[in-house]
Amino acid sequence: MNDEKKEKVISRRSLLKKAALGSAVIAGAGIASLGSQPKAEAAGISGELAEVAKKRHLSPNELLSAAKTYEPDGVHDPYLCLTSGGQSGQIMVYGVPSMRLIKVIGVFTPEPWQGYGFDDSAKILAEGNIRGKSITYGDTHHPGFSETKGDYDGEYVFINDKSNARVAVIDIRDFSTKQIVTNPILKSTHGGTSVTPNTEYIIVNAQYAAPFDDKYHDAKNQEVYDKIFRGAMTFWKFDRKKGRIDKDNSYSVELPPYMQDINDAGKLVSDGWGFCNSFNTERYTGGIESGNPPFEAGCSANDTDFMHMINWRKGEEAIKAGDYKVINGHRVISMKAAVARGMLYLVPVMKSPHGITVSPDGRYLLASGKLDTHVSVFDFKKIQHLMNRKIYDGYDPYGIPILSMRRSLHGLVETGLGPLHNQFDVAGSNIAYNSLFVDSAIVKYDYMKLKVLDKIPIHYNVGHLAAVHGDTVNPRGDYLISLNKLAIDRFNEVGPLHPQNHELIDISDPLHRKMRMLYAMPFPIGEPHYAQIIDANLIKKRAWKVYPLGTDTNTMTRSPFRTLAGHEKTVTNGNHVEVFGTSIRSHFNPEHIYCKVGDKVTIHITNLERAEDETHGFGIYYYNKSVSLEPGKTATIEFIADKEGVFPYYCLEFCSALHLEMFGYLMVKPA
Ligand code: K7E
Ligand code: CUA
Repeated sequence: MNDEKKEKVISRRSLLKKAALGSAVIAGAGIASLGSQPKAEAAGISGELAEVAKKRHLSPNELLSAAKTYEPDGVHDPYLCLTSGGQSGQIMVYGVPSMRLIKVIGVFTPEPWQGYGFDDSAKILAEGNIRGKSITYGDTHHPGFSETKGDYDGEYVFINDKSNARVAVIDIRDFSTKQIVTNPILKSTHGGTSVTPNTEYIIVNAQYAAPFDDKYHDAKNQEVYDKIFRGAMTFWKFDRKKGRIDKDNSYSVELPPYMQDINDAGKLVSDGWGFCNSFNTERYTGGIESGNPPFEAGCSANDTDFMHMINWRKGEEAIKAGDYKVINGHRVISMKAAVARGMLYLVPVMKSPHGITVSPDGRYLLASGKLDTHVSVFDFKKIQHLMNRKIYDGYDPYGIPILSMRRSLHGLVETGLGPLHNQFDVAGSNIAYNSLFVDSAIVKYDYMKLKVLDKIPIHYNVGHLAAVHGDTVNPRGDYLISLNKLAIDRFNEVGPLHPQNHELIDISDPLHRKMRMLYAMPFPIGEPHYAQIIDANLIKKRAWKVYPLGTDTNTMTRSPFRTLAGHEKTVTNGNHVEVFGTSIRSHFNPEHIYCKVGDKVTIHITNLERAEDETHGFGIYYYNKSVSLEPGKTATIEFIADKEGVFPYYCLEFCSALHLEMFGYLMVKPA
C-alpha cells in the first residue's frame, strides 16, 4: 500500500469509528431509551449477556447487529444470495442475513466434491471448449435469475464468463450447471447476463472489441481497428421447456468497437430493449510500449461515452425477414440493417460510465460515470419521444443516430467519487443505492427528486451492490449487500492474497432513513462482481430434495443406465467392460471389477438411497475420476485402463458407521 492509500484507509477507519459510535448511541437509545451512554448496562442489558458484551467489548449497537443477523441452528434464512465467484469460475450461494455459506456451484471450473468435470458432467464443461481447446477456468461476473413478468421466478440462473465469452445455465432444481455456450463471434463478454422480463433472451455484450473472425489483424492500426474490430450484443434465446439456450434461434447485433460494458434488459415501459454502456468511444488503439499514452488515458479522453439502446423485438423481425448475415454459423444483424430498422440508438453518458440499471417501472435508466461524480438518470419516455420523432443530435462514425443527452435526461444526482453500480429499494419508493468505488461508500438517493438521502462508509472500494430482488419490477428492500474489492485489515492475516469482503447493510428502516452496517463476510474464492438476492421461498418451491431414482443429472431425465437393486451386472464386450452398479449404505455392488490393460472401462452407478442427504461418493486411485452420488442419481465414469495393477475405489462421503467398509477393487490384468 502506498502512503496516500494508507492515509486514506486510516482516515476512513477513524471516520467509521465515529460513525459507529454515533449509531451506537442511537441504538443504545433504541434498546433502552437511555440516551448517550453506549454501555451494555446503560442499554438495559444485564446478566450473562451483559457480561459477554463487556468481556468481548461489544457495544449495544454491535449486539443489535448480531441479533439482526444470527439465525438459530435449524432456522433457514429468508433470502439467498447467489454471487459470482469471479476468477474461480464458480457461483457461491449464501443465506441472508446470516451470511452462512451454503453451496459453491461448479460452473466453468471442475469441482471435485460435486464430481463436476470428473464424471460424465465433463461433457458440459467440454461444450465450453473454444477452437477445440479445453478451458477449465472462467471469470464469472454477473449472475442473472430467470424471470417471469420481470421478477425472479427461481427456475434458472445464468452467468457469463468474461474471459472466454461464454454463458452457463444452472438449473435451480439441483443447483448445478446444465449447459455452457461459447459466443461464436466475441472474444470477451462483460455485460450480462441480463434477462428479459419473461426470459425470452439472455443478453450479453462484448467487452474488448475484436474481429469476429479468428484471423490475424493488427489491433494497433487505426484503420484496421475501425474497419475490422467490432463489439456486439448477443441475444441468447432461452428454451424454457428444455431449460437450455437455443443456439440456433439466437442472434447478435453488430456494434462499433467502443468497448460495450454492462447491460440491463428493459422492462414494462422499456420492455423489448436492451441497454448497455461503453467506455472507448475514442476508439483509442493504445501502444504504451512504443511511447503512446496507455489505454487508460486514451480510452478516457472524451467527456462522454455512449449508452447503446437496442430493440430485440425489432431484432426478431429482422431475423424473420432474413435481414442478417451468418458469421461462424451465427446470425448477426449488421449495424446498417439495425439503424435502417430503427432498432439501434446511442445517447451520450458522462465520462467512462460503468453499467446501466433500469428502474422497477422500466422508465428510468441509471448510469454512473466512473470519472464523474454523478448518477445520470435518463427518462425512457423522453428517449422514446426523440426516437419516434427522429430528433437526433447527429450520427456516430458508423451511422448510428445519437440522441441528445440533455433532452434524454431526467436529471443528475451528485453522489460522490467514483460512482459505479445501482440497485433499487422497494418499488414506488423511488429510492436507489449507488456504490462509490473511490469514496468507499454507499449512497442512498431519490432518483426522482435527484436528492441524496444517506451515505454509509464500507470496507473498502465497493463494486456492485445487491438488494433483495433489487433489479426487478418488484424489489423487496430489507437488505443490501456491498460487494467490496478490498478487505485490507478486516480479517485475520493469511498472506498477501486477501479475501474480498461482502458487507451486509440493513435497509429495512420503515421510514427509509438510515442504512445500517450489520456484518462483514470474507469472500475467499475470487472477485465477486455481481450478485442477486432472492426470496428463499421461491427456491424452496423449486429445489429437489432427492432425485427421482435413476436420474441423469446432466439432462434431469431418467438415465438409460439406471440400475435397480438386484440388477447389477458387468458386461464385457470385446475391449469394453461396462459396469451397471449401485450404491446403498454401506456397499457398492459390484465390489470387484476385472479388466485388462487397454480396455475401455465404463462404470455406471445408481445411488439407490431415498433418504434425504444420504449421499455417497465414488473415488478411485490413479484414474482422476470422482463422482458425487446424491440420492437417486445415476452417474457414469469412463476411462481407458492404461495401467496394470490393483486400483481400490471407495465411498467419498462418511455415510454410515460402516462407511470405511464401503469400497471395492478394480483389477487390471496385463494385456
Ligand atoms: Cu466488476 Cu459488473 Cu464485471 Cu462492475 S463489473 S465491479
Ligand atoms: Cu457411502 Cu461412505
